[in-house]
Amino acid sequence: MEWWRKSVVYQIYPKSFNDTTGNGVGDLQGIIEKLDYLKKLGVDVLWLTPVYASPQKDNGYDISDYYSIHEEYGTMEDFERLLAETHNRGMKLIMDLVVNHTSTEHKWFKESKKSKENPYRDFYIWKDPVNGKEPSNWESKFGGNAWKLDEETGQYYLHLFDVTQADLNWENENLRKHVYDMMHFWFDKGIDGFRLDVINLISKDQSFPNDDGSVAPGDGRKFYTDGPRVHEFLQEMNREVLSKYDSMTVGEMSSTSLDHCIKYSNPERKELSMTFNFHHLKVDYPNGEKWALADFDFLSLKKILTTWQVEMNRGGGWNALFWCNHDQPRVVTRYGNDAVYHEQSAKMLATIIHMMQGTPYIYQGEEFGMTDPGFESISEYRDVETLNYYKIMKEKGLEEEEIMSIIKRKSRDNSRTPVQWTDSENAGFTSGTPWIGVADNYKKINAEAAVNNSDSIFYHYQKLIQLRKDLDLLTVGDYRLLLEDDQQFFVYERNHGDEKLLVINNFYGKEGVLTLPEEWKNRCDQSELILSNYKDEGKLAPEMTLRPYESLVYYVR
Ligand code: TEU
Repeated sequence: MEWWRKSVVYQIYPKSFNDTTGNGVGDLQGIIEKLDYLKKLGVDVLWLTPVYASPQKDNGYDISDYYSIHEEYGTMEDFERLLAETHNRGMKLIMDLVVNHTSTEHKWFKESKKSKENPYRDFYIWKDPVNGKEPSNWESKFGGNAWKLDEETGQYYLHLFDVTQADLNWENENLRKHVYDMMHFWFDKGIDGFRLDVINLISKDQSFPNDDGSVAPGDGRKFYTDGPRVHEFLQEMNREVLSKYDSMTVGEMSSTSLDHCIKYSNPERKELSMTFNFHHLKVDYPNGEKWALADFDFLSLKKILTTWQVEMNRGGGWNALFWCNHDQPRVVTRYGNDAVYHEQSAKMLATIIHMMQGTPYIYQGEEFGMTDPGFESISEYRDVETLNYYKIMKEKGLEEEEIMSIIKRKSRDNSRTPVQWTDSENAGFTSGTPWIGVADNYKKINAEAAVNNSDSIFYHYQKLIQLRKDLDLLTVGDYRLLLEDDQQFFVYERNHGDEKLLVINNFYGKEGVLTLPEEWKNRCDQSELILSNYKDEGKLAPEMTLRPYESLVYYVR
């Protein structure tokens, strides 16, 4: 079995992780100083979001040189030391591969922009105006039209993200070779794989048709998501690079489908190891709209997570399991309760994800329950997507108060505040002024307090990670949702041979009576409680009163 099927991955967003120079920005030395903490947690793989040279318009997802380290983070020597120290502790390290686009500061783009005849012109997607306007009505994911006019050459270039992030032209074989050469450079340094940024956007319908809005969402996504040659390109990447190393790859699949994710991650197709999809993180998007408020839809959440568990297993695919990352609000605030039932709800949410089939991901600070910061003023926000949508909502005429209530819940900055290490100034993240504010609950919620409390969220994650090492059932067992229509409880079982797990979760902050399904009523005596989020542990019984956010895992052989 491939090593990454039993691994737990920890995502590090370097800018907010740990600053050792006092410039208010995290750095590679800061990560080295926390490796023993991560080893104690028990994670197997570190995923480093981009640390390459970058103007930082999108915090490193706008790369200006794939072959050097962003100066605020350190040097190539610092990176090599981080990699060696990670390996010395028996952990692996994967990097972020951002090859759907580069920064417009990248030398390739600077050359490409010079003239239509430049050898690098075709590394990017340049199109003539249509009827004197943008070549199509496609929209940028960060708001506005996805085409930018270059006055000098009279052509538009495509940018599915910020205007400073120009899309690469994957139809160009020479560009693809430059990407593969770069990947070899990092593999030859000894890294263990890549997380591939929006990799399902690299193949575009070459007619660049207008989107008539007949198929939601009407922003052109259907012409650049899971495009016509995407699997061909990934199979070529696998042949040319990935197959030559004992590597792990995880594709970030924006707005993708189940069928494509089975294709991306079924090993027989030789594309990627696994995929992130985001459907479970859109059940609080009213009509699929991110920048609007709605309560989450619990039954949809259960149904989506279950469908992806069952169908990916059936199709031979492999899920990356996660609630949090650097683009999403913190789950304990979003789906849990970061006030009265902070610890119980954080532990319950962790249990739901970690007892499923797939490779679990923990985002920095999630392991001790970091929350959204609740910033009230737009001056506290830094994220390019947030600042763009602030302007868009202003132009739409929304009141400041309504705009800020939406941003407070939806902004990517919710997960980008400095990691709260201690209760000292700036939560021990920096001796300088942090690039973004620290959440004001750091005196109570911090890693040091968590490590010093045997009942903390930290030790619940440590147990979940250890269970994945101890129980093959978690990796190879099947998944079955129970009490499908229950509006309060998320209950599922895992089965492998004569072993079973019963995972019971009260998803809400109110008591409720759980009646076990018939087939479990006669197993109560043989069931052993192996994990819970309350101290006084309850035996499995045909009828149980569950406390707010109570989460229980029973093992039966
Ligand atoms: O994110 C892809 C993406 O679509 C994000 O914009 C995210 O899904 C969305 O903001 C959720 O509302 C990747 C990176 O994770 C993100 O940080 C980058 O900004 C983006 O690609 C461009 O590289």
